[in-house]
Amino acid sequence: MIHVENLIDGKFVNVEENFDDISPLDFSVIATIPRTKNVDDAVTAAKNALEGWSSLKLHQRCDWLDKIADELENQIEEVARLEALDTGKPMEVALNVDASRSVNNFRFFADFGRTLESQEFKMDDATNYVVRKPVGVVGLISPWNLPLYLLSWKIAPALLMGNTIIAKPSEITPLTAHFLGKLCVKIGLPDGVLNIVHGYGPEVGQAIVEHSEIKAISFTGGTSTGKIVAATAAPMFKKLSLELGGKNASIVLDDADLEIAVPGVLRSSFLNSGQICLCGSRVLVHSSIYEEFMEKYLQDLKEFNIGPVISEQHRSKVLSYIELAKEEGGQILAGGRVPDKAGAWIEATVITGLSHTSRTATEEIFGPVVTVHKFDTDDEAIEMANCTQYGLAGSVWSKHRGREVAEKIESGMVWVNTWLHRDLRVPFGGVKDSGVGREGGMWSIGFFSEAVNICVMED
Ligand code: TXE
Repeated sequence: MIHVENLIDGKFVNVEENFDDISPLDFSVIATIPRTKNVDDAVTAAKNALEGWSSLKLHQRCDWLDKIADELENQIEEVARLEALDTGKPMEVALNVDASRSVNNFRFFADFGRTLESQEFKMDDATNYVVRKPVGVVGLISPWNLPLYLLSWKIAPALLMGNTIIAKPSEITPLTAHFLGKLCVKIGLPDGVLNIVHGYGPEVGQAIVEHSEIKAISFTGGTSTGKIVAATAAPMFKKLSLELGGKNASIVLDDADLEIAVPGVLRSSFLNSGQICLCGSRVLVHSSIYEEFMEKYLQDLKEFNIGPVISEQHRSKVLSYIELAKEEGGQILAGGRVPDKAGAWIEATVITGLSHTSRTATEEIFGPVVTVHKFDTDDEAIEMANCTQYGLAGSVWSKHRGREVAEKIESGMVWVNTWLHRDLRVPFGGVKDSGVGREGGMWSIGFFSEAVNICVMED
């Protein structure tokens, strides 16, 4: 049994009340978690550490990120084991997606930080020097689907730019954040630079967003929670980055190469049991290739290995959408049932026969459930893709028209003849109800720093 504790000022501390961390694999109790309600101590620690941390040279902070990456890499199997235990995902996904990307996040921002150059804008009689100062104490709040992957995506650039951190992982998946905290103490990261607090979102998460000394919030989670975070932070003029839900379309045009489109769309449909905000939960296929595509897609699905969803509660939500699909006239082509074994398992489910404007086809389900729809023209596919209130990501599969169609999709990211192929320098984020702002490369540098202009007249 793991007893998760808060990391505050370089020390592990607990609170009087704890609650259980439940495994989605068999509903066993795998850890206890502090029910933290107040973050004053963590904020004091972060404030006290700010001067020392922000006064380091940029390359010194890059070196710290490399130290974290090295230590994570040395223990990558343990990181993957804990992530698989906490989320139920297959070990190969925990290793090849979650753990390896967590290492890469620290490594990337270490290298990226070393390429940063100061910006100058010369006038006839003056020079403008752009200085990037830390925001200060920042709040990082992350979800349960890719726990360390998404938390490290925030921690690395926040540290790079000289900020000190109050991090709050999801109360459903605290283990790898706890492990990262122990690792940072072991390598001697200065006390108070990274503080990790655990607990329920509406309690400790809300306390972070409300705290007047926390100057920026980077949040990844559900759209409804994003609205609460925004409503709390906006009147306090905090910097805010929101990466929220999605209902992404995988669009297979009539000239698609099915040898790559079928495996690519299948992976986009069901990787991490469909619990990635970038997953393609709507599959739009040109009518001329629909039969051929679906035969291959359903055949390959039989070999696609998925884990359970994150919890019994979330499984109930996903199952309710399968029932809704039936009520809306959908036909279940594959899956739709709960396997006879312990844990939050649902069969990978493929539903057809629904209008693309049905609730099942427009609301975020966030599980191993996709709806499939036919279209006859590119314009029809684009209209279908853009008809939801979300706008996060998508993919287009076509030999000749992928980029042309991709540019008409209302989202923050579109892949052409691939999916989840990530260059960490590019902007990452969504539009509409999928969020506000971008992170990644210079967008993370910009969010986690305050740009100051110093204009000097020439004498
Ligand atoms: O997200 P929440 P959950 C979607 C998906 C899922 C839904 C809810 O549809 O079913 O969101 O998932 C913290 N103030 N995504 O419950 O509630 C919370 O403790 C401050 C998409 O994971 O948004 C957790 O740490 N913080 C998403 C984090 O917010 C609060 C990935 C996310 O929790 C808070 C996961 C509050 N009032 C789910 N309430 C994506 N975009 O990838 C909660 N939290």
